This record gives sequence, structure tokens and C-alpha cells, in this order.
Amino acid sequence: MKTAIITGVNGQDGSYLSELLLKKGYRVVGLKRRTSTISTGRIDHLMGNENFVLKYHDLHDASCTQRIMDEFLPDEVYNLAAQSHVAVSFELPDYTSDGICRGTLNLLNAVRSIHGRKDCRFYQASSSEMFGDSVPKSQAGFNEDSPLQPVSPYAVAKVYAHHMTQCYRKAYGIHASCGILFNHESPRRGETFVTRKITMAAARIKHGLQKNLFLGNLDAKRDWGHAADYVEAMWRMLQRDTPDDYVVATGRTHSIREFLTEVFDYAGLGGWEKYVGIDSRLFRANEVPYLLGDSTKAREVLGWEPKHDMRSLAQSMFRSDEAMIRSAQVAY
Ligand code: NAP
Ligand code: G4F
Repeated sequence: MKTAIITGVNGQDGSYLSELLLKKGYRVVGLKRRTSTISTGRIDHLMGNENFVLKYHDLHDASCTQRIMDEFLPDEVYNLAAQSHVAVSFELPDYTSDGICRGTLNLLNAVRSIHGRKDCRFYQASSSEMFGDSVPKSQAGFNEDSPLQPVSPYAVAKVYAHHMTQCYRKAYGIHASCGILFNHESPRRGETFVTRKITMAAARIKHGLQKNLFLGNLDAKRDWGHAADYVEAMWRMLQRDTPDDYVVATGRTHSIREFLTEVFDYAGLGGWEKYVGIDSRLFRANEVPYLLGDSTKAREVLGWEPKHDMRSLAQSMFRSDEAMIRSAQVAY
């Protein structure tokens, strides 16, 4: 039985990746940080699985990282933990950078320390945010060779972790791969990311629980896929004989305005303009205006294909949020 360690196991991606690996017969050691309220909602359904182990860990604690690596001698490590909200990274630049940069380095050092004893493979959660405000040279979008031009503390830190992962691969022969994932969402997406904020608001407006929705920049464009599809690509990267870096994206981009239109029309609310206000406080100090990913390499080398597009994603997120409201109403 293979053992995989997942940092940030209770996050959106950690929960889908845990399900995937448990189905494949892995023992999953999920790492979560301590929080003052219970934050295991996305993984509660896995707690009874005898192959699922939950341990406390924090990106900022190198000794804990090393101890866990020595205890479990994993076959695969997926580094998904991060303060992952771009706007928040402008408010908390030290904390965000320290967790992503130091935390990734702590993990790479721990993997290196067991390298002779164990063929341990490493996955780094790199991000399309690293392309920043640059413009793709090809109409197909950004690929693995596109220049990185980060414009947020979060993205600058992700570039550091990305390059450090490549450095450890070259210097020490560690099987370390970076997935440059474009935005991926799901019904489990955090409530303060724009897609989930929109689907929750539409469901609540439809059921009389909310009147308005306030947003920032509606013109930015994102290449949105489904998180369940994207964790499959992470796993495939670590099954290759040689480590490498891969863009994972749908190859389609849409504005926030288009996502709003899709959700509010699907909800039967008509034009979103009746409900949505613009709040200047939600604009960012720097914006990433346009993201479109060219995942030709992942498709050809990994045999990976996304199953969802923006439309099916938006509709499934709205249905899930509406079902939650309906079940709460039944409970009352
Ligand atoms: P997410 O839902 O925000 O999950 C992040 C996880 O990291 C959570 O479990 C969080 O714990 C944990 N975490 C935060 N700070 C930590 C710390 N100091 N020590 C230990 N754990 C900590 O993010 P996601 O959407 O699943 O994304 C997974 C990874 O992929 C992240 O690294 C993100 O930056 C990257 N990424 C995401 C996307 C995307 O579109 N989703 C695209 C590209 C890259 P709490 O629940 O306690 O906060
Ligand atoms: O949903 P977002 O907060 O996602 P963002 O900034 O693209 O970052 C996500 O994707 C990255 C991959 O490219 C990940 F690395 C990162 O961890 C995260 O998962 O914002 C999307 C867009 C932005 O242009 C933002 O300005 O939506 C715009 N937006 C407009 N109004 C808003 C809002 N974003 C948020 N969060 N909240 C708003 O009210």
C-alpha cells in the first residue's frame, strides 16, 4: 500500500485528492493546521476510513514537518497548503509569503532528508497567478514556457516555491513536479472566492435570504475548471518516470460578468444587474486581468482531459448551494 501525505488536506483540493487516492488504495496522511473552530467539513465523510489518518501540521513549523516525514516515510507528498486568497495576500504579505516560501522549503528539505531511504515524490501547487499581468504570446494561452510576471504577494511567493521545487529536482535528483493550475472551483470552493460568492448569493437571493451582492472588478477573465478534474492531473504527474512541470487548464476563458450572467440566468433570477453592486474596496492593488491556459502538454503526456467547462461548473455550484438552503429550510 502506498502512503501519500497531503498538506492542506481540509482545503478544497485536499478533500478531492484524498477521495481520489483512497479510491486508488492509498493510505492518506492528511495534514491540517490547528484552528479555533472545527474546519473539517470537507473531509468529515472520510474520517471513518481506516486508511485516512489526520495529523496536525503547520507550514511555519519545520520540526513538525520533519517529524511527520520521518514517521510516515511517504511515497508521495502533495503540498497543497497555503494562504491561497490573492486579495488577502496584500493584507498579510509576510504571513502569506512565509507560509508558501518557508513551508515549501521545509517540505523539500524533509523530502531530501529521506531521499536515500525512500523514493519519495513531491507535488508543488503552483499557480496561474504566477503569470501575473503579462499577455500570452500565443492565442492558445499561457504554457509552461511563458514568462512569470507575478503582481501579488501570493504570486511572488508561489514563484519562489515553484523555482525552489525545480532547484531541488535538478540539484538532488528529487522527483519533484509543479502543477501550474489555472483557477479551479467546485461546490467545496471557499465562500470568499468570486465564483462561490456568486453561486451562494444567487441561491440566497432566490430563497429570500439576501437582497444584494457586492463585487469588485467584473472585467477580469479566468480559465475556470472543476477541482475534481484537476486533482486527477496532480496524481498523474507523480506517476510519470520523470518529474516535470505542467499547465492544467480548460483552454477557455470567461469574464466575471459572464459567470454572473450564467448563474443568475440559470437560477431564474433574470438580469444580475438588479441585484449586483460594485464596491471599490473589492478591487485589488494590482489585478491579473487575463488568464487562459494551454494544457497541451498535460493532455499529450499525462493523457489528462477536463470533464467540466465553466457552464457545467457554474450550474453544479449553484445547484449545490440551493440544495443546502433547501435542506436547511426543511430542518426548520
Ligand atoms: P484552499 O481551499 O484555500 O485550501 C488551502 C489549505 O491550506 C487549507 O486546508 C488551509 O487550512 C491550509 N493552510 C493555510 N495556511 C496554512 C498553514 N500555515 N499551515 C498549514 N495549512 C495551512 O485552497 P485550494 O483551492 O484547495 O488550493 C490548494 C493549493 O493550490 C493552494 O496552495 C493554492 O494556493 C493552490 N492553487 C489553487 C488554485 C485554485 O484555483 N483553487 C489554483 C492554483 C493553485 P484552513 O482550512 O485552516 O485555512
Ligand atoms: O476568485 P478569485 O478570488 O480568484 P483569483 O484571485 O483568480 O485566485 C484564485 O486562483 C488562482 C489561480 O489563478 C489561485 F492561485 C488562487 O489561490 C485562487 O484560488 O478572484 C477572481 C477574479 C479576480 O480578478 C478578482 O478581482 O474575480 C475578481 N473579483 C471581483 N469581485 C472578486 C470579487 N474576487 C473575489 N474574491 N471577491 C470579489 O468580490
